[in-house]
This record gives sequence, structure tokens and C-alpha cells, in this order.
Amino acid sequence: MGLLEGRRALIFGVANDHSIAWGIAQALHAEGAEVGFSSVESLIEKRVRPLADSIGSRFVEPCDVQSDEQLHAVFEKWRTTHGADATLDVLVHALAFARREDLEGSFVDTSREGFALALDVSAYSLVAMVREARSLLARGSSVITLTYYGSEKVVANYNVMGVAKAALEASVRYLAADLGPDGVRVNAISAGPIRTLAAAGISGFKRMYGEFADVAPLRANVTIEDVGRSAVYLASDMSRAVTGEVLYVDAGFNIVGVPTLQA
Ligand code: NAD
Ligand code: 0WE
Repeated sequence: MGLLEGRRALIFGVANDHSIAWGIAQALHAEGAEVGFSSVESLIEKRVRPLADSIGSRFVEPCDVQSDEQLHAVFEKWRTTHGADATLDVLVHALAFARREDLEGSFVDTSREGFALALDVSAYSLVAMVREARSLLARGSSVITLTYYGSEKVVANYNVMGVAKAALEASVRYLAADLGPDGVRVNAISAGPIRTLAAAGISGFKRMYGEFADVAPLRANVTIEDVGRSAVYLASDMSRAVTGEVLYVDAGFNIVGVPTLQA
């Protein structure tokens, strides 16, 4: 008997089989959850549908999270598909975007437009998504988002995304306070660096990824399976008294001050 038997999940942010969202989808499915997907339109037929099919998911809907209308439409579709009294047990937000030019050079050069775009897609979208989902969420429902250490310490080139993740983590706390009285939990997973599409072509990522395993206490990189397993904990009632938290799934990297020098 899986930990998530009979539970329904909706996951935003699958781009391909390297996506953290896909690692979470597989892990939730393995524990018995029924999983639905939402991604940007351009990825649906070629990338997302085949992955959804492979775990027997029929709910696959397009959504650009910058659009209130498209966000509304996804949850409206969920209602018509699953019935008005069907609850959404797990909502996963695994997406972010900043202009590439804002992920290189100096943070001080971030434009007003670049700042607004990064904060809109990467932080505000969680607030809008939870508001649209609210009537489907019920006692025991769990909302999970993805964040990164660059929200609290300076990580070279992460720049405006660090500011967006700080806003996202604060939003998790305010949403947790708002929804807590309804028995709905909201948490973030702070994952170590993983080679996904969002990490491809980031200057310095390859080196940082390599050195991470030398510094992290567990001496390993983090995988999408690792993140998926922790998501099962946050999605299930194993974490029923946990809300507003940032759970580090980073092989311990964040606890290190001065790393042990390798021989
Ligand atoms: P990914 O490229 O597989 O996923 C990012 C997703 O964001 C894509 O599916 C993309 O379509 C989606 N997206 C971007 N703009 C969107 C919009 N306007 N509307 C809807 N969707 C949009 O990369 P990933 O690494 O799996 O990223 C998932 C989450 O994990 C992000 O929040 C990222 O910040 C976070 N994260 C990643 C790492 C890492 O090292 N890869 C580490 C910690 C946290
Ligand atoms: O959150 C992220 C990356 C998010 C991201 C990635 C891209 C690449 C393509 C947001 N916007 C874009 N825009 C694009 O055009 N991570 C945690 C992965 C990541 O990105 C970094 C990192 C790490 C780790 C950027 C600089 C330094 C470290």
C-alpha cells in the first residue's frame, strides 16, 4: 500500500525527463498517486504527453503562469474532469524563469523589466496558482514549490533569480499562514544543483556542479529521484505537522561553513 494511494496530484513544470517536476511525478506515482500535468503549450505534445502516458496520466493541460486566464482555465478543467467535489491533494510548482542576460554579469545591472519578469514567473506565480486552486484544496492537501540556496547566500551569476527565490520562500510562509486554518500545508524544497534544462548553458554551472560533491557532507550530487522522495514526504501525512518550511535536499551543502579540504 503506497503512502499516496487514492490521492490526486497536479504538477506544473515538466519540460522533459530531466526535469525536477518529472522526478517528483514518478515518485508520487510510485506511491500510488494519480498525477496530472501542466506545462507551457509548446512542450505538451512532444515532451509532456509521452511522459504522462508512461505513468497512465490523462490530465495534461497547457498553461503559461504569466496569464491569470490560463491559470484559471487549468483548474476549471480539473473541476470538469474530476468533478466539482473532487479535491486536489498535492499541488507542485516546479518552474522559474529569468532572462538569460540576467543570469550572467552583475546583479546591479538587472533591468526593471528583467527583475519584474523573474519575480512574476518565479515567485508571484505560486501565489496566483494557489489562489486559483484554493477551492479544490482540502484538509490534508499539500502544496510544494522548488527553491535554491541562492535565495539566502550570494551564488555567482544566480543574480535576480536569488531575489526571486527569496520572494518565493517568503511567499511560502505567508501562504502557509493563510491556508493553515483550512488544514492545507505549503512548503518548499531547496534542491542542490541538478543538470536540468534550466541549468544548461549557465556559465560556471558545470564547475559548480563538479565541486558541489567535494564540499557537500554526503559527498554526492543530488538527483531528481532524491527530490522526488522528499516530495513524497511533504505530500504525505508523514509531514502532517510541517508547513511554511524550506526543506534542504542538498546532501547537506547548506550547513557547511568552511569545507574540509580534500586530499
Ligand atoms: P526545467 O527546465 O526542467 O523546468 C523549468 C520549467 O519551468 C520548464 O518546464 C519551463 O517550461 C517552466 N516555465 C518557465 N517559464 C514558464 C511560464 N511562464 N509558465 C509555465 N511554465 C514555465 O528545470 P528544473 O531545474 O527542473 O526547474 C524546476 C524548478 O526547480 C525551478 O523552480 C528551479 O528554480 C528549481 N531548482 C532547480 C535546481 C537545479 O539545479 N536544476 C536547483 C534548485 C531548484
Ligand atoms: O533556478 C535555477 C535556474 C532557473 C532558470 C534557468 C534559466 C536558464 C535559461 C531561470 N531562468 C532561465 N532562463 C533561461 O533563459 N537553478 C537553481 C539552476 C541554476 O541556475 C543558475 C545556477 C543554478 C544552480 C544560474 C547561475 C548560477 C547557478
